[in-house]
This record gives sequence, C-alpha cells and structure tokens, in this order.
Amino acid sequence: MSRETEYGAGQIQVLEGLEAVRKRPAMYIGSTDSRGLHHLVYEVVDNAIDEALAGYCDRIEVAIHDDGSVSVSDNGRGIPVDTHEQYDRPAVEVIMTVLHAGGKFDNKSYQVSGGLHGVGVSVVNALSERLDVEIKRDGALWRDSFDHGEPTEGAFERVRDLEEDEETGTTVRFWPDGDIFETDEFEFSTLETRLRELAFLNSGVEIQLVDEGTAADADDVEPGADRRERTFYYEGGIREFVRYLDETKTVLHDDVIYYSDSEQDIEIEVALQATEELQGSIHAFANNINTREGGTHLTGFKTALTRVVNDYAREHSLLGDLDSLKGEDVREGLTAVISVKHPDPQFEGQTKTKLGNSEVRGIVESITHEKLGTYLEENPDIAEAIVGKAVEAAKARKAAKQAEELTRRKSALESTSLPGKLADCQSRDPSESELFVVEGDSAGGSAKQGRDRRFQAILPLKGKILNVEKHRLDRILQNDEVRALITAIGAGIGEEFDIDDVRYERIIILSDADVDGAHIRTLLLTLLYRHMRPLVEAGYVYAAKPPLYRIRYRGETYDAMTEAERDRIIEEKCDGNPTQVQRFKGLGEMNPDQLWETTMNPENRILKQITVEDAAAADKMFSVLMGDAVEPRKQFIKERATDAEWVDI
Ligand code: 1YM
Repeated sequence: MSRETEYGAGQIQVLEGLEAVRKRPAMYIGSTDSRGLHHLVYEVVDNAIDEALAGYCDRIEVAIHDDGSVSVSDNGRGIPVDTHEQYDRPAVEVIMTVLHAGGKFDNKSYQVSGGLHGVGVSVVNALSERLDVEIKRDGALWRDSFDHGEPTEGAFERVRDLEEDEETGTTVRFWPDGDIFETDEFEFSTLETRLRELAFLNSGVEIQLVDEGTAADADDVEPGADRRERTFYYEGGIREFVRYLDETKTVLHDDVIYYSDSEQDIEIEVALQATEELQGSIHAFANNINTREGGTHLTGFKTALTRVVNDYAREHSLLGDLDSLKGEDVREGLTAVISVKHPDPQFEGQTKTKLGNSEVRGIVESITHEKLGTYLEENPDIAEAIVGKAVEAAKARKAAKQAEELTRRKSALESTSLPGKLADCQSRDPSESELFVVEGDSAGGSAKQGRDRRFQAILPLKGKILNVEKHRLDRILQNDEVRALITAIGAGIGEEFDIDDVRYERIIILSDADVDGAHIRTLLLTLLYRHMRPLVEAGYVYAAKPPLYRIRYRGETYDAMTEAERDRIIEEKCDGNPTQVQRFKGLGEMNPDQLWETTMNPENRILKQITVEDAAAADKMFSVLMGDAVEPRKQFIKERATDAEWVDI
C-alpha cells in the first residue's frame, strides 16, 4: 500500500490542519510581518530548549543561510523516528504535520518553554516552502523533507550509521514561504537579542548564532568579515542577566541578590540589584516568555519586596520622619529579573504576555518574603544601601510632587494654546495626522515648505533636548523644547498621559543621517520611552530615514540610504559612470521639494516604526547612550556608528 495514494482519515485531517494554518497564519503566529517571520525561528528553538530543560541537550546553534533559510541544531536525543502506531508513519512526520503534536505527546513530560503562541513546529512547517530535518538517533543519521508542509514523497531515509563517537541531535532547516510573509529578511540583531535572553534564562545551555553575512542588518559587519558569530553561555543564568542589564549603571552593591525555590511544580527564580539610577527595571518571564504586561508573578514580587524593605527599615529605625516607603520608592533604580516555569501557564492580556495563574502570586510572594527577608538580615550593608536609596526616593518624590504641581499650574501644559513654533496641519483627525519633529530650524523651514499641510504638522526643535535620563520629571518639564513637544502631542506626560488625547497618530522623528542625528533621535526616544510609553506601545512613533546619496544617471535620479546601496545602484543601474553622485550632509541641505520627495511623501519615504520590541534591550541601549559610564557608550557608538538608531527598540 503506497502512502501517497491511500490517504487515511488521519492524513486527511493533517492536510486540512496545514491548510487552516496557511489560510490564517496570523491566528497561529500572531502576524506575517517581520515579527511573525522571526517567530518561526523561536518556535523551532523552543523545541531545542525543551530538550535542554529535560536535561538531554546543552548546545543549540542557529544559522542564517544565504539562501533565505534558517537552521536550528541541537545535541539532544533527536526527534523520534520510529513508526507512530496511530498514523503508521515515522514519528518525525507526525510531529511535523499534526497541529499541536509539536509539543509533546500526551504521556510526555510537560513542556516548559513553548513559543508565545505555543503552536509547535508543524506550524513552521506549514508556513515554509520547504523544511528539511536531519536526526541523529538510534545509531543512524535520518533525513526527511517537506514541501509546503507536506511530506516529500520518498524523502524519509536512513542515511548512514552514526560514527562511534558521534553525538545524537536534531537539525531543522526551513525556507519561509514567500507567498505568506511580507518580508523574507531575518535580522541578526533581533535573533541575537532573543537568543541571548534565552541563554540567560536557561543557564548552562550554550546558544550560538551564525550569520553567513546575509541577514538584513548585515551592513554593520566589518568589511572583510563575511560571517558574524555570537555565542551565549551563562553559567550564572539570570544573575548574569542582571549584571548585563546593570553593566553601564552605578550599582549600590556588587553582589547580585539571587534566590530560587519551587512549590507545586512551579519553579521560581529571582535576581536583583540596586543601582543609583532613577529608573527601575523589572523584567518578568514565564516559561521563557517575556511577560511585558506583567501578571501574578510580578504582582507577588512587588508586594513582597515593598513589605520586606519596609519591615527592615522600620525594625532598624531607618525611616526618619517618613511613615512608610511606597512600592515605587523601593523599586527606584532597582534592576530585577523574575523567571517562573509553570507546567500549565495561562497567558492573558492584549498581547498574551500577562501571566494569569492566580496561585503564582502567593507563591512568589511567600518565597520572596522569606528568602529576601533572610538575605537582608544576613547582609546588613546591602540592606542599608537598598533602604537608603528608597528613603531618598521617597523624599524626592514628595519634593517633586510639590514642584510638579507648581509647574503644572504655571506651564502651558494645561492651557490650550499650541506652541508658537508648531506649524500645525489642517486636519483635526488624529488617525490621518502626522507630526514631524524636525532637528534644527533650517530643516524645519524646508519641512514647513515641503509638507502637505492638509495632514502634516511640523515642529522644529532647536539643539539638543534635555538629557531626560538624568533628571526627574519636574526638571524635564521646565525645558522649553520638551514642553513644546508635549503640548503639540496634546496627551500630557507621565502618569497623566492619556493616549486618547493625542493629536497625531504618527509622530515622526526627522533627524540627520549622522551620529549627531542619531543622538538627537535617541534623546527624543528616551523621552517618549520613559514618559509617554503608551505612544510607543501603540505604534505611533516613527523615525524617518532620509537618504544619504543621490545618484543621477541619464535623466533618472536614484536615492540611496547607505553607502552599500549607493554602490549597488551604481553597479546595477549605471552602465558607465553616473553623471553625478551627491552626498546629503544634512536635512538642511535639501530643498523643500527634495525633502518632500525623499523623506516626507508617504509614497516614497522610508519610515521605521519604533516598537518596544524588547524592553530589556531598549533599557540597555538607553542606558548605554545616556548613562554615566562613558567607555561603554563610546564603544557602542563606535561599533554601531550611524546604525545605532536602527537597532530594535
Ligand atoms: C532543532 C529543533 O526539535 N529537538 C528535539 C525535539 C524532540 C525531542 C528531542 C525528543 C523529545 C522526547 C523524546 C520527549 C521532540 N520530541 C517530540 C515528541 N530541535 C528539536 N529533541 N525524544 C526526543 O519529550 O520525550 C516532539 S519534539 F513528540 F516526540 F515527544
């Protein structure tokens, strides 16, 4: 009986399942944009991580190939290849083709990792033009291949015996389906951020990322180097994660506080360290997923933290004339990573990144209360540093509140008058209105003349806005440029920010394509990220990418964003030497028409939507660029040069 002619009931179900995934991919992987594309990689990596958590694998390699495919390898037991009774097919084919079989069969140990959507590798297969798998297991190398999710006829084979000392393991290589995804470009930095995070969250697992030089952001590879490679391995797990997050900050104690415990099969791990910063950053994970919307683990931690620090302060008479410390006081400058692993996590919230399991709250709370309480009693120096910082924060909060109230009454914030420098648009419909925040008066002038005034507003900003990282809200509000921006956007700031009041749903930062421009953009993003975060979360913030070069050849003009693109255009379009290559030194050099054509016209322009792609990475970048430590900042700018702004934030 040949497989391809006799479809059993099970096989028909499989084909229908794959069809459903291809019809509505977003239901399974969230979206078909760049995020969805990268999600495919994470889904495969998650299976390897599961194998590591089960104790059978300690090395994972991810490679971006030059034919648009990505491969993931591990040195685990290898996906089973024996015949699956129910389907009468090799188990690997069942795993690759049956929806939700990518997790574990029913009798298997629970799956701790699992992608955001936890859909399994069969979804990756369904959304790939081609997927190859190589398995070293049961003494042999096995191979199988799939075409748009369906097993390729005759592809399953036992290739050869394993050498005596050859490791077992799995390699999955897939070519995403170009008809389904809007982009086919894998970004090294996006994968790097997630894989580093996974290595921190799963101590002892070595994760390597290799790029054959073809990733979308390969521009910043040193000339001559055609391969980028990063290896992540953290013996200390989330302790090292905290150290990494604090690398550029002034810490208040050297040791990272760490505790872990488990209850009812739920594993809890916490690492924390106090710093001099004003901003605190707590990153909570559940089953390796960054729970950006928080949840019961975070609530439990915060409650216990506030109580433990208050108890200590009171018992040791450190409160002075304060009644008590608020949670926000205790968290000021605190870096923490919380990681829970739960056999049956419930994800809630808009983006399904909020942990909902109610029992977790009490468990994290009691473990934190006990372990952190003990730690503070045993380490009075550290305890006093933490309490001292919180007391200072509480006093500053009171003073800031008074100042803020005063400022608010006097400032333009509550008045309806718009800043004088603003050239507003005619439309009053935020959904079609755009605000260009432009670096410098001269570029601002060109932008005002070049714009489409029906829906484009221009706000020129002079010089550099205040370094918002280093100041509390009361000082920030005294800065004229900042106030003009807040008033123009119209939705307030800080805790009072109300997204429903925004006057433009596109805030477009327009600055020069050089290091200074990158700096100004970063300053603005810092302000938006720290004090108007809902704007970023809503996807309302963009950076415009002005061209660097204009090439003229035989009456045609071409604009290039990078040096590499310039060279490519010259090579591809110009048969002989181009008539003229103009380098734009700054926005101010473009006349209003050029600015409109290249940078403002929705038909031609390139906008980069700013997302809070990864709070940890963003926090890190802002700290490096804005923080006190000079060396890491220099290093960062040197490494990324003008690309600094295109990292994912
Ligand atoms: C590059 C991706 O998928 N590795 C992988 C997957 C599995 C196993 C080992 C595995 C698990 C078990 C037993 C078990 C999978 N197994 C299954 C299923 N790497 C990658 N490595 N033997 C092997 O959980 O008991 C699904 S994935 F279904 F067989 F359990």
